[in-house]
Amino acid sequence: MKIAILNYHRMGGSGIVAYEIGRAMAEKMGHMIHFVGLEPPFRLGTQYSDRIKFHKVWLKDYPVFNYPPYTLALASQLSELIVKCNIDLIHSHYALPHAVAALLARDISGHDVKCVTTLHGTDITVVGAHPAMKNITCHALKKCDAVTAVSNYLRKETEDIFGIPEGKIQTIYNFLNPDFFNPGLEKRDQLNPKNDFICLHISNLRKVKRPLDVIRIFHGLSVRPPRTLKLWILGEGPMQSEMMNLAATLGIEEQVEFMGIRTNIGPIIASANLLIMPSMEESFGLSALEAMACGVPVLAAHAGGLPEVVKDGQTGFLFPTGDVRAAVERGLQLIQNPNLLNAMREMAAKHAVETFNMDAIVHQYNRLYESVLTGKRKGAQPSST
Ligand code: GMT
Repeated sequence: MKIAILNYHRMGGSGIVAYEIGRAMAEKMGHMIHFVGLEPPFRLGTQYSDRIKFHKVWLKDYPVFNYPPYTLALASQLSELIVKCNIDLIHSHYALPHAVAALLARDISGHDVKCVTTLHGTDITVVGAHPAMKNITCHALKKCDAVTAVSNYLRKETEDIFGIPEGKIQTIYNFLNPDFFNPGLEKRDQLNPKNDFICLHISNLRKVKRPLDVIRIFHGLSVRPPRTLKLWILGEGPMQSEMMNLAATLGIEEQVEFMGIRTNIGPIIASANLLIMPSMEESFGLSALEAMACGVPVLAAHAGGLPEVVKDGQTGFLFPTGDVRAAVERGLQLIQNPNLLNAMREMAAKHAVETFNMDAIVHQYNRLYESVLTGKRKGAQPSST
């Protein structure tokens, strides 16, 4: 198959998943992959394959436009690619703007190229559901040949918001490349020379991630520790200075380290002991899976798709969103009980590899591609953990 993959390739979890699907489709299934976007997937440079190409979308700036029209430029350039490379199928990540651009490109090209879209969350729950965007999102969902959601939570939300009948959207869970995330990764001892207990948070520090709760929870955990606690923050974002101020106010700034954006985060995660993820909304929570895959239990909010990823009491603990006291209580259970922590480490790594297995999930996508191309797609079954 000749497949075009549309995405914001540098964007968090969706960028990683989109790239890994393309890479696996090229290497394991022998398909020809064309990534299309403003920037190449960030792992492309390290894992080169002659079955993978990147096509940069060029924007035309013009004083009359308030913003360069990315969606139109993408649709126009993609329509050329469809004809030139005889593309069979477009896999868009995010309904907006990518599914819309794919449908427009198909119309312009006049080719019977199939359109598959994967929903990642805020494209539906925040942007797509907004009255300004609802009709166009609904149109895209209905016109695509297949739509997948990264959790049952997101699938059901989408069905409810847009009145999409059950069976049109299929849940296909996210997965990770086990080469980058596994419990055997060498720990970064130089980052933790005193063998402190490391709490970790990974996000873009936006409000939706409740980053101030990360500081509050860590503060609660660090009151009666068996050993010194440290908090590592991976990622950058708009609430960093508020987090720093809160840490200073609570007198824990010495224990909190902002590590910024790093490329190879597997070994850093593997050097930690507990991931803190208090998000108010999370369609899946790829960082939770990254942590579990490295054998790190997760303390997460019971929000969105997180309960489908983190097994409460087995691979970590869930707490009601915003309930810092409950989070601290559950976190202390783990910190003060090394046997429980070790058992959870093992269960987390096993659950990650069994339920979110890269090969199995890539085959699910491949079967979906085959079914839309042969016109055999009849309906879909929801995934279950
Ligand atoms: O929410 C983000 O910080 C980024 C966004 C993205 O594009 O990666 O995350 C969404 O997609 C991820 C991959 O499917 C999911 O793991 C995240 O849960 C989802 N974010 C939200 O639903 C808020």
